[in-house]
Amino acid sequence: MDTTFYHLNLINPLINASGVKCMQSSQLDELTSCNIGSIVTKTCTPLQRQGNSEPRYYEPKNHLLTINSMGLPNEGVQYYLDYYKKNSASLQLSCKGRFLSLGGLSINENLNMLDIIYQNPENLTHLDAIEVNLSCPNIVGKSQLGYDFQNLESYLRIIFTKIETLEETLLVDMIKNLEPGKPELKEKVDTKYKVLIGCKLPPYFDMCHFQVIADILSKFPRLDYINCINSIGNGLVIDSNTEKVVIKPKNGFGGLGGKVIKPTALANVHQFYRLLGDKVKIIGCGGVSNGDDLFQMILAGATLVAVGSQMMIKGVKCIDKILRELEDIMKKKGYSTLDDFRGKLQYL
Ligand code: RRO
Repeated sequence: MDTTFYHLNLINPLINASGVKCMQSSQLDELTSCNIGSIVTKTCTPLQRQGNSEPRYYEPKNHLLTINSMGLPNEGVQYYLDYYKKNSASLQLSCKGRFLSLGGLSINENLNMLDIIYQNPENLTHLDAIEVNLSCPNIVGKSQLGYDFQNLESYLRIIFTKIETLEETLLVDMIKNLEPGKPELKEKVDTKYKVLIGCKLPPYFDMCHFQVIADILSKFPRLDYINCINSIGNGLVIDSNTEKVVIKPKNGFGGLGGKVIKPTALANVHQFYRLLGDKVKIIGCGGVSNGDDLFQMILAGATLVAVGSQMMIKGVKCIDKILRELEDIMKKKGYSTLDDFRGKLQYL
């Protein structure tokens, strides 16, 4: 199941979906000690947040879907940086990819978190990727950035300019401080402190929209990957017995996940794979609950694959099962590596 994601050599392509089992250190510990290839933190803000009122997550008995309106509860960016620093040894030993998800409620909050990360360069040595969440559907009064076709490009321009400026400053400082007589190569410094940059996208449903977004993303060469999809925003689940909604925030409206969103997730992964090609790698997320789902995500073009609702429902033990099932499928089909079938979806 060995997977390479740029320079990262991972034991397998699986990662948790942000928000699942990754808010508190005890949950992150569970991920760290299971067989998952990479870990992403709960999307965070500069300071700790309580999030929306409860109940804010629901899964029906048939497990066909989940609905959440968590409202970005998190421990604040420093907490997650500290977690990665404190657990650096075990994370490195298990070769886990370490992803940090940022979801500032304004552009300034995102810039502020980037400052916090880069002001202590050591943070970057404990981190493999920074993922900017452009798609939280559950903040009362805020729309999803990924759907703001007018402003997305200028928003990303500000974020990427900030990242490139911080990187440049860091590089200059590091090279200045290199011990004389022990010259480290510029590239070595560059690799040590350079993290991957990704964006978490909402689902798109219109062929024109895929093209519009791909055109915008293509303007940012520093973008390494996209993670698609976030939950399908503003679904409504009703309990006929009680005649009530099942979650409290936003009169019951929330982000849908689970098995029912898999076709939408596959469509987004595959269409962006076609449009962005090799320029941007893809983390596929949405409705993966078994080895066959994982197989399909990779066939559609994903390099890494996130597990969300299934992990909420079954816990981290589902990871081994999903991997075993994929192994069986590959054996039956005579595939020995994931590259044998990645992106090789055929049409009729
Ligand atoms: O915290 C949430 O309500 C949440 C977030 Br930030 C997100 O990106 N996706 C989601 O389904 N819920």
